[in-house]
Amino acid sequence: MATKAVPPEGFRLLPGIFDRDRQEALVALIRQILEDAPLFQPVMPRTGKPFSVRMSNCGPLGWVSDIGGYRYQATHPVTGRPWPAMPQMLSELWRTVAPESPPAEACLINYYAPDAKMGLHQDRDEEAFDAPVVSVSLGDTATFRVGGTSRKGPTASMRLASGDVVVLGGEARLAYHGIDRILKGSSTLLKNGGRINLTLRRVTKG
Ligand code: MD3
Ligand code: FE
Repeated sequence: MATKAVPPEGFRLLPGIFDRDRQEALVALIRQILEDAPLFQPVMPRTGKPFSVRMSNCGPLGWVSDIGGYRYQATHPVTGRPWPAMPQMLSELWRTVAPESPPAEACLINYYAPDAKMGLHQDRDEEAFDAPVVSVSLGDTATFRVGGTSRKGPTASMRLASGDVVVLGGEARLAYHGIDRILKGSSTLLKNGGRINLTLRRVTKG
C-alpha cells in the first residue's frame, strides 16, 4: 500500500520570493502596525499556559487565544481597538498566490524570540478550508515540521528563511505543522534578532 506524501499535496514553498529591499519594507510596515496593535502574550485555552510566541494581527479579523478558547475577533484583546489595516504588499501577495480565493481577512503576526517554538497543530479555526493559508517568514531561519492530516504519521523537516513564502492549499491546508526551533543569528534583518512570521487567511465563507 502506498504511503501518503509528506509534505502533502498542495504544499508550495516559494523560496526568496521577497528580496532584501522588500523584506525591509515589510518589516517597517509591521513595526508601524505593532505601534498601534502591540504584541500580546496569548495563553492556551483551559490551562492558561503562555505561548512562547507573541502575537498581533492586521486586517479586519485577528486570531487570538485566551483561557476561553481560540477565535477570530475584530479587536485587539488588550487595547480593544480594531486591528490595523492589512498592508497592500500583503493583499497583493494574496491575490498573486491565491487568485481564486476571496480577499484575505486576517494576517496573524507571530514574533519568535530566539528560544520560542510552536508545537505541532492544525489550523482549523476558520469557517472554510477552501482558501489556502499563506505564510511569509522574516528574520532568523526556522526549522519547520510538516506532517499529514492525522497527528500520528511521518513528518518532514525543512527550513524557512527570511523572504520565503509558503502556500498551504489542498490537502496541505489541514496538515499538522509546527516550528521546532529558531536558528539564532542566521539573519541580520531584525535588529534585535528572532523571527517574524505572517500568516494570511480567509476566515469567513467567501
Ligand atoms: C498552515 N505559524 O500561525 S507558518 C500559525 O512559522 C503557524 O509561525 C507557523 O503555524 C509560523 O498557525 C508556521 C507556515 C505553515 C506551514 C504549514 C502549514 C502554515 C501552515 C500547514 C497547514 C496550515
Ligand atoms: Fe499553524
